[in-house]
Formats: sequence, C-alpha cells, structure tokens
Amino acid sequence: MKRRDFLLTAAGAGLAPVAGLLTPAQAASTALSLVAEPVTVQILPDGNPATDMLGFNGSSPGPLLRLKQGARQAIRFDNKIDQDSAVHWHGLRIDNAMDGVPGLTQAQVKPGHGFDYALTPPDAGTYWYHSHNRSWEQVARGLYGPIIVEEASPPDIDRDVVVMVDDWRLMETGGLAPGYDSMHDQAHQGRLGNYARALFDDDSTVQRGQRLRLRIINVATDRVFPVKLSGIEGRVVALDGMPLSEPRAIEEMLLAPAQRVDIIADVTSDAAVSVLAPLRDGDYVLGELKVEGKAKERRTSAIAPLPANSLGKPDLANSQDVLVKMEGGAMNPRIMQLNSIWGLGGRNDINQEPVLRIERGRSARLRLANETLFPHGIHLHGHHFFEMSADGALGDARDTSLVMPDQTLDVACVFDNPGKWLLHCHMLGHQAAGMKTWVEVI
Ligand SMILES: [Cu+2]
Repeated sequence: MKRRDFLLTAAGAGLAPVAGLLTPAQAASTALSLVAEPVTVQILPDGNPATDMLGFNGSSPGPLLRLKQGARQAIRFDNKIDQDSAVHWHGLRIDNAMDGVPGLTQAQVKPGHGFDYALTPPDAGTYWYHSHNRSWEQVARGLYGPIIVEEASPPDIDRDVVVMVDDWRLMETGGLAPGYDSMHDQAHQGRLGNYARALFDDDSTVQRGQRLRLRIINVATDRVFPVKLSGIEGRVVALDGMPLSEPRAIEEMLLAPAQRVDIIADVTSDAAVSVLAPLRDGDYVLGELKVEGKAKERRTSAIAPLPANSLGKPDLANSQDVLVKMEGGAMNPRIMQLNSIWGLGGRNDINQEPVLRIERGRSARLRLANETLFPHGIHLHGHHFFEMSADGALGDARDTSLVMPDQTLDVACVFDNPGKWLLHCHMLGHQAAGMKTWVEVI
C-alpha cells in the first residue's frame, strides 16, 4: 500500500470503541487506576496489520475518565513502560503538585514505579490526559485518554460521544515509524502522521432525530486538524471545556493540538453523522456514526447554553503585561538569541527564570506574538485565559490558543492558582525543541 493510500482508506473503516469505560459508580470514593503499558491496537482498517503502541489499561486511547465537578478523585498511576513518565490532566485547574510535569511539579515516575494523583476539578467540561515526559514520543505512541467532568445538571441529550481526532506515522508493516527526535520534523510542523482518523468512545448507531453531544478533542501531537461535521444540525456550546454564554453556529473548525470543541446537535441524516477533514481534493472521512431508525420524538427545544464555570474575569486596568514571542523554526530569517530550534518568551527551557512571576490573584495580559513561519498552539497549565479581540474586549476562554504566522494575540488571565505552571507550544515537537517556558504564581 502506498503511503498516500493510507490516508485515503480511512473512509468507512471499522472503528473500534475505546475499551474500559470507568463509570462514576465504580469511581466513587475509590482510587481509579491508570497503568501505562505496551498495547497492540487496530489503528488501520480491519484486514491491515495492527500497531504496537503504548496505552493505558490495555488500550490506546486510554479509558474515559468521568469525574464529578468539585469532587476529589484519587488516581493511581503505574508506569509499566520502559521510559520515565508522568500524567498531565490537560485543562483541569487543579493543584500544582498534581499537574504532572516532571522537573517542574514532580519527579519523573521511573519504570516500575507509580504516583498517586488526586484531582478536584473545579470546571465541568471536556478535557484529556496524556503523558508529559518525552510527550512528543509518548503521546505519538498512544499515551492519552479523554476526561469528562460532568455538569451538576447536565443538558438534555440522548447520547454523549467523545470524538478524538489523531494521526499516526505508520510504516507499511503497521508499526509506528521511528525518528521521534527528528530535527527536521521539529523545525517544521512537527511529526505529522500519514494516516488519520477519528476515534469514538462509543461508535454504536444513532437514530435520526436524536440529540447528541459531541466532544471533539484533537489529541494529535502536531497536526492542526480542520474539522467539519455532516448529518447533524446544532450549535457549538463549549471550547476547551468552557461553556459559551451564547451557543454558536457550527462552522468548519481548525483545531490546534489539545483544543476541544463541544457540540450539541440533532441527527438530521438517515445515513451517517460524519466527522470530516476538508482537504484540497475533497472531504476526507475521519470517522462516522451510522444512523439506524428514527427517534420517537425529536426535541423541539432550543439548544441552551451549558451552565457557566466560575472563571475569574481579568482586571485589565491593573494587569501585569508581558510579551511572549514565538521565535525560530525553519526558513526564518529573523535572528534568535537562543541555542535551540525554537524559543518562547526569550526562553527555551524550564530551568531558566519564568517568563512571568506574579502574585496570586493578580491579572496579566500575555501578548502572544508569532514571529515564525508556522502556526503554534500555545497552552497554559493550571488556568484558562481569555482571548482578546483587537479592540481589547474579552473573547473566548481557552487553555490553548492557535496563533498563526505573523499573528499577535493578546490573552488575559487571572493567575489565581499558586505554583509553577508550564507555558508551551502544544505542537509537541516544537516543545521538544525549545518552545517552552513557565509562569510562577506566588
Ligand atoms: Cu509550535
């Protein structure tokens, strides 16, 4: 099979559901267990070779974690792979000691050892967990899974479906291609796969007229996914876990690695609800839910906003402001004073001084200035920030912002969570090659 054919044969692939759903009943008061270990997964369509990867509890993606807003959940992590590791809970505004960043918030978890995490998520919504050691390799090899933090009063829907979009760089044997540290990849767009698809936590059939909640997560290490949906009509209700005060029309989306979009929509097709990647030569089917039958009654109620999370509004009149330049990369004529491929805020390593040191409770405005020829997805740990429009108005709350070449994006944040928080590009190959720094909240 030619490389290019890989990318084109995903349409209609048999999509296996994610194994090992952990329900709140099982989770109540007892620790959940996540074991990182080697797994074999049928990534390619049935009939093609399976892929040796890394996963949690026997599968990649790992099990869906369902947490309750405001409730403490203990999670025991055991490392049964042959590299050091640690788990980061992306987007959860939790205690710094639980953030899972080796060298900043905890020590490496050595092979054969474990770490006891405890999470009390303040916000409902869609999040995910992934390895944060050699993440450009360990996430590419499959060490990630979805997190749902349930609303106290969830919206009225028929089905809640997690949709993870990913790509893999596969060899013709079905194995993952080596070369995770390729400097060529890291200086360009990162490690892009040659095969892409959407993975559902539950791909059983839906009925025409049912109301679905789709939680789309870009779990790819480096690919910015264009995503389009067909077979449904509805609204976008949340971005990066945070509810929109007014639900929006569903348009073509561009998802940076780690970004999420929640959609509530009614099935309008008799055939399929499709997750598509619009490409130059047409729509590529990343995955689909088949439609069978018709719901007895279609809901006529409007799609209402999700209950708001309590996110502090930045005080822009008294904010600390800092310029955070993205620098470096291939073909960039601008000179960078750093001995690395990429830089962020004049830094390239977490052993350096933080780009911002700020008192707890104060607001800051970060000017994210992309002076490179590539897009970057800038992620702040432990907080959500507000993207600002050119006139200074507060826009969407996010934990990861896509910043295009030559774009400058101001984001404003109340730094109310004490500790050492990583700020980095979520194109994980860029992070590997220097696009990282940190913020200290004291
Ligand atoms: Cu980047």
